[in-house]
Amino acid sequence: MSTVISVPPQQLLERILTLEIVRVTERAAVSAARLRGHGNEKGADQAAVDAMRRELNKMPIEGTIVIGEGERDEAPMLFIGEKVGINAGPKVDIAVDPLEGTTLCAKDMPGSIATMAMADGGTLLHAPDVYMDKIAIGPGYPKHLVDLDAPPAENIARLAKAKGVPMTAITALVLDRPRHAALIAAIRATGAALRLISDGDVAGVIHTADPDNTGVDIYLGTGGAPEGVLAAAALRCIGGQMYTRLILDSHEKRNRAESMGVSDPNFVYAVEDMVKGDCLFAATGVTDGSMLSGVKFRKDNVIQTDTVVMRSVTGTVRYIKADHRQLEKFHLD
Ligand code: VTB
Repeated sequence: MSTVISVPPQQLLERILTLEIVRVTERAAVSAARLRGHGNEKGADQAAVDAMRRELNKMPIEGTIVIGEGERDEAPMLFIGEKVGINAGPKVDIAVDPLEGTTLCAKDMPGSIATMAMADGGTLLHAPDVYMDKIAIGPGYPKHLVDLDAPPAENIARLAKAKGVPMTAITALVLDRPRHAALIAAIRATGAALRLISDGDVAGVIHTADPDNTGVDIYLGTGGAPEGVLAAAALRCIGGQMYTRLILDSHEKRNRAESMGVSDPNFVYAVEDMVKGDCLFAATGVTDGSMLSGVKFRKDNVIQTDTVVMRSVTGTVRYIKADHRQLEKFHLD
């Protein structure tokens, strides 16, 4: 006798959307990758934005962009507050970074991705486009093992002890910026290894979730707040801890944050505060990276993409390699 397994309608829809968001990041990645190595950051970004928007508007959702390409006046597309989807279906919050690592793409250097996250309406942190202080470690450690306000040496010592290794066996990942000079010196003084990246801290934070393969144990430093929320969505799916604080160092930024619902400017957000409910996260490689391969333009117009898609309800992580054969014919990008 066969058993009928019923799936709640909301979850069923969410499962379907898992593949839909893959289409979105794939198309954005292909459009950006056509301009890889052209030295044109704005052009590549715009191409990714256009493709992402077009695909989002085919989705059976009532979507609102809560993390996007700036505010309404300064960004022509995918601005914070923009409505996307066919205006039927579940109400969802959407975070996008159509081209994370524009410089990497413009120089055809490793690590640029097209990425987005989706969650129930009202559950993603509405963060303004400001800097954010971040610290992240992988899964399997006690809550609050690391502390955003503790000195780097203390955080690294606690992590090494919990992992059962000397500090020299820890690898920290930091954005290579002058503002991180003191942080870099403090990490090096511990004897830990320091991996510096020029851009791309969404992937940087995600690296901490799989230290056995990436070699990265901890992410530290300040990066973009939008990138922070996207990384939090990924960690919500795959586990790991992240603590963050918005850097609201001017009246204007504090006001903007307040108008977006941030009542305490010094609040330290954990993953669950940035992504309050279940979510989906996807990223497609634009240029080759340690997490994903970049878009490849093969013989006979075959275009290959490499995507990771995650779903928090089940914690499933899928890697989807796709061969696209008809993009030109259907004018799809
Ligand atoms: C990071 C990084 C991005 O911005 O968030 C960074 O992940 C932060 O800003 O790829 P600064 O470049 O000003 O340090 C990017 O480098 C670009 O969006």
